[in-house]
Amino acid sequence: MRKLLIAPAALTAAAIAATLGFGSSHREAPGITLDPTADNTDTYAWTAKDAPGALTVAADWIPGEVPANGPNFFGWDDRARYYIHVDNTGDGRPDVSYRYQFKTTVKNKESFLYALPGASGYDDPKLNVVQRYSIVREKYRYNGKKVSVHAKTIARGLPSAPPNIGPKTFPNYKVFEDGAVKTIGDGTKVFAGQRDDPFFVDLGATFDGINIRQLTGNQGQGKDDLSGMNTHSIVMQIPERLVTKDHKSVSGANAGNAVVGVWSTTERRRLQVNGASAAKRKHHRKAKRSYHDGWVQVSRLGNPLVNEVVIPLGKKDQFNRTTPDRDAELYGKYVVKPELAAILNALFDIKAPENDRTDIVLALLQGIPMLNQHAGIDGPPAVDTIKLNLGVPPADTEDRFGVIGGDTAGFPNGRRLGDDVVDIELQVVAGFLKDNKVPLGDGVDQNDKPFLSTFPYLASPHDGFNSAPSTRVEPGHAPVPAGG
Ligand SMILES: [Ca+2]
Ligand SMILES: [Ca+2]
Ligand SMILES: [Ca+2]
Repeated sequence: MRKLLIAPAALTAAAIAATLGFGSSHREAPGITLDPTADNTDTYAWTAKDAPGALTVAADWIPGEVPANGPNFFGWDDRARYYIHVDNTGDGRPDVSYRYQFKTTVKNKESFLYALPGASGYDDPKLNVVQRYSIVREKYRYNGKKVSVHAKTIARGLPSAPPNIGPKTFPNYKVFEDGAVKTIGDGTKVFAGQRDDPFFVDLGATFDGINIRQLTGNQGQGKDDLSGMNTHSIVMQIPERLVTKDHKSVSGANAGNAVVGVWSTTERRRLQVNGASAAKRKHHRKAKRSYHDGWVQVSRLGNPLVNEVVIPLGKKDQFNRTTPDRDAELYGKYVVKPELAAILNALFDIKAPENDRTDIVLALLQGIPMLNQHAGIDGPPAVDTIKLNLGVPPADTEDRFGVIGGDTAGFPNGRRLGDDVVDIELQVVAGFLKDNKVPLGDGVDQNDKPFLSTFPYLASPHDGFNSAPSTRVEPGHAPVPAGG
């Protein structure tokens, strides 16, 4: 068992949690709201208990998939490129990226049905619509401003699990789930397809002016507005040696190669997003990276809720187009002086520090010293990636409050599916790291479906016939102190 050597002080003062706000990244910016198939909703990165030598990543797209949504169900867009990025040096530039592109086939164009009753597999003609995908692994080398990319197709023709229409159409949906789990040549395990949305939040309360139903939170009774809803997920389990900076496995939490930064993005062809003003076109040219010629990034997601509630409306679309290495320069000031702290004070008088929030910058954008800060750079730049120390062993019992709850294997050291990032971030913005410990929360403590103990970990999608979206209410319980 690998052991984390960490100073107790780092666990309390400097240590701790990260971003701000509520609601992860569903419909978080005006532009991407008009383009849901390209909209990143959540990114997770953790070390799974059953795969200690691998980086496990889950990235979700398409917010608020109501399961009963026929006849044209939710799916990937063939015209987009879906990305998972890994930065193993801490500069906010990708070192290894995985590019997913999908191709949709309609077997019988004379039928209006997505699938005929009793469809039993990907090759069954009764499954009328099939989405398959390829994966390209991109490796980057940097020489000053010059970038060279080595791109290699590592998989093609893999099936994506279809939308779970209902038990008459898919009497055995598990066949599709199991059939969508693949191990490719380099030992990487992959899954793509529809899943239950693993994020849980009382959105109704949060965005009605932070109208928390039960102040100060943490006593249950919140309504999980994403309960009963689905999303589209890519899940990967990548052997450590394929993502670390020295191409070796991680020997322990103190190893120089232990920390990786993870985020996801979506790109569209430049023609599809143009028609813009000269100023915008100039911006696009500047944002353009030579190795992605002809494509432009339209969405990105590292830590939950950054674009949702830290970045102001006027900058949200720009945030989606830019890369993490420019975060400090472009958005640092919004983190140091978060609007949310002022709002919380105005609403609830909780005495949250409103200025000079370097505690948040450290935890969220730089990494926690001796835990998930990249080794080998003094004063690491502030970049919005999920920083995970791959040498920290998974917790035997997970604490939903992660690091502020004393569980260093959780958020913001990576992000697990069950981490209650809404409660954590509310408490951190309120000043948890500055000794202002307010037991804030949205009253929703967990996902509506249990997660799986094995790959792909996210729960099966809700089926359309039996669906009841947005109805689960967390049972009431005794107050929980700040940090859990
Ligand atoms: Ca890098
Ligand atoms: Ca859910
Ligand atoms: Ca919560």
